[in-house]
Amino acid sequence: MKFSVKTLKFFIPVLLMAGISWLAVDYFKEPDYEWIEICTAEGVKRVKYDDQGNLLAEEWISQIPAHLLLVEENPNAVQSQVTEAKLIELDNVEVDRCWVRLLPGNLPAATYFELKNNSGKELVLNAIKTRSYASAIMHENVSKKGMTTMESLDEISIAANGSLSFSVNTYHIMLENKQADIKPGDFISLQFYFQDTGMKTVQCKVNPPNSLSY
Ligand SMILES: [Cu+2]
Repeated sequence: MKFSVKTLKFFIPVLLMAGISWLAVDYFKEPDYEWIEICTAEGVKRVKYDDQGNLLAEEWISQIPAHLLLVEENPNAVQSQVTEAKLIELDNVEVDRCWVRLLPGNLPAATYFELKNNSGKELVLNAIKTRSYASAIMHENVSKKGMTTMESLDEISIAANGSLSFSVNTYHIMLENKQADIKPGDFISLQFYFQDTGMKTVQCKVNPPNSLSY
């Protein structure tokens, strides 16, 4: 086929129109938001939020509250461990990329971070405190019969010169009962307590509900 001026005059507008409509469809279509697993007081849910924090979809994954899964419930345990801990700031512990997924209303927030134990001794993380929330509890994602549930942890060890990642698929700190007005972009202060060793104060970045990483 020969490209005469006539065929060019026909094809150029057709191609232009096709290009413009393709761009228009792409511009107006609903963005595809990711499913996020969240931990609530009643169990684990899968949710979708938009950039403004509006809930688009939700479904239960498991309706087993993590606090009921505590093998040995002792409300005084954490408190006594904290007061007995030596309150020195540890400089051989690093907590990096700490972030909080803030959820709307009274939903608990989850905290994730990378912890590095640069000391030659095993460390046991056994409490977390913050002025921004009334309670902070360590949770582990556990898969049972193909279903994700959350289990509360009293303590977790970090090997000498080892590291531990609290990430979306492993562990998180569940923060409940907000004590202050917190919004995405803020930083909140968390204190990590290590058994018989000391503590680490960390500034954690507050991210919106649909965030998946730092
Ligand atoms: Cu949880």
